Amino acid sequence: MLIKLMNKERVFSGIQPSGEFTLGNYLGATRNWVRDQDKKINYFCIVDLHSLTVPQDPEELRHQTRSLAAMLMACGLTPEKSTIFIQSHVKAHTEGCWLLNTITPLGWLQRMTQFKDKAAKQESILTGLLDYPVLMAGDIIFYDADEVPVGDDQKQHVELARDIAQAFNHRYEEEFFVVPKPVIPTAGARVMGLDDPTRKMSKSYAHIRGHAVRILDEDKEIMRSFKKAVTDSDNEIVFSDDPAKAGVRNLLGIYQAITGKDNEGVLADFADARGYGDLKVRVGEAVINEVAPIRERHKELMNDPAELDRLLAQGAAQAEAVSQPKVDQMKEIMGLIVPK
Ligand code: AQP
Repeated sequence: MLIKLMNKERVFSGIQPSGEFTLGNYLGATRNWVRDQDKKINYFCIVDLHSLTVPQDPEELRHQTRSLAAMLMACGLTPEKSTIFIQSHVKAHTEGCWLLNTITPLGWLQRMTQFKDKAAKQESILTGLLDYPVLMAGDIIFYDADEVPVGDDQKQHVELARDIAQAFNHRYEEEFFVVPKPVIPTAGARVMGLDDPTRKMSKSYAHIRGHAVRILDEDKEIMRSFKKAVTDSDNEIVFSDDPAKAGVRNLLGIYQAITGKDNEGVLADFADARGYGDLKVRVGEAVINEVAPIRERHKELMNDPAELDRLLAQGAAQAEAVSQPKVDQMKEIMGLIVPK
């Protein structure tokens, strides 16, 4: 049993409580975490410290953090199979981040696409926004994670985590950190906004009506968003790389991620569709069937906040038992005195 456990890959992934959980988060990340939960040693983290890199309302952030924890469990992650915890409850993450800052060149951070995008939208750029990929690198490598299952948008940050792990190994001790690799799903890796299929569906824009499918939306609201989804005027249901058909490609991609069918299977399901109206309704129905039970479970979990907090405290203790010794070892290696 122990040998089998040791052969399992270790997985770490995180999600920010920066807005309401969307269909993009579900198809690009969480659903895949749930699917592979039995095969791996799992650490899933609500990265609340990351969400502070853009302004947040404190009360709203506290609510979103609990709600997101309940959402991960409602999607099917269970504390018996996965360590589920809140990042700020485990101090090794911030302590270790400082140590990693001392070996990370500034240029690596300035190159990050997400930094450039988010910084362009702000008048005053906060240091945390620039530094957040270092915190994320620590999140991953302090758990010796082999794999980081993420949506396509996070690939560059995982590659940076690899570079930072290698920089430490090279400078201080070969093979001290496991060098993690990103695992990107084949379908659902980048779900686009329904109101603008050239822009990624995002939690931060989930309050804009028609942009995102929020998993907690009522069926009627989800269907309304699909019916208003931006498409094109030629009424042809095909997988195409033509930028003009990005909306149709997005709808087919969502359907594909949910059904697990290949391109032919997906198109066969729409062979008798009478135009985009039918396409939108059928994709909407498939999504509603998938997410309605999650919404119900989420409601039940949110009705017992004391139990939710108990499970999160248990997750934090398990996470700390792994990451704090790793950070203490780093401190030793780097020449700091670690109190015994
Ligand atoms: N549209 C998406 N399609 C596929 N995967 C997605 N993910 C996010 N959006 C999509 C994946 O969800 C996981 C958690 O994301 P995050 O909380 O780290 O933040 P993010 O990647 O920046 O996602 P959001 O929803 O757009 O949040 P905000 O608006 O706060 O920036 C990741 O694995 C991500 O790839």
